[in-house]
Amino acid sequence: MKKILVLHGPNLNLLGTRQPEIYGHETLEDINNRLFERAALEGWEIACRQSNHEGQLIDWIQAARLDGTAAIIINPAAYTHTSVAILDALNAFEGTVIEVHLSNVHKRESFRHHSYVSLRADGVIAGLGSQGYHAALEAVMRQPG
Ligand code: CA2
Repeated sequence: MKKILVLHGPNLNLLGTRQPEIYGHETLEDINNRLFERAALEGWEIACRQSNHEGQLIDWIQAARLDGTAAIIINPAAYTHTSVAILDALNAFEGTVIEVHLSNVHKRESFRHHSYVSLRADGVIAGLGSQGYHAALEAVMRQPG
């Protein structure tokens, strides 16, 4: 079965509990459940994972290189702006990479304007809230091959 990995970075486990004006009211579980249902309808296997630890995210990206994962949809959260290590791990992954941000990072503080992950991402979606994950999923499922 065709596989997609969805990775959520640090603090995204708090979604729906604080700062709803920036990140929305949905919880991470709500988002993951909807992604799972949509992917299953199209016959895709999807794994959604969240970690507050850079090394754990890198381990999951490395595992995806070897288990036939076709695409990674990743919201690296604050690691977007700091992590060369996550960029290096994604550079070693041969499938599609879509970077997603709930908020429009370009409308926020200047330190959020730069993304290391964008140097690798095939597509970048920002500012659409949780819809961004769904747009990424639809794009991945419609890719040829
Ligand atoms: O807009 C996004 O999706 C971000 O990746 C979210 C990160 C932020 O550091 C990036 O610049 C943009 C922060 C995630 C923190 O999530 C929270 C959710 C609810 C309550 C508190 C934090």
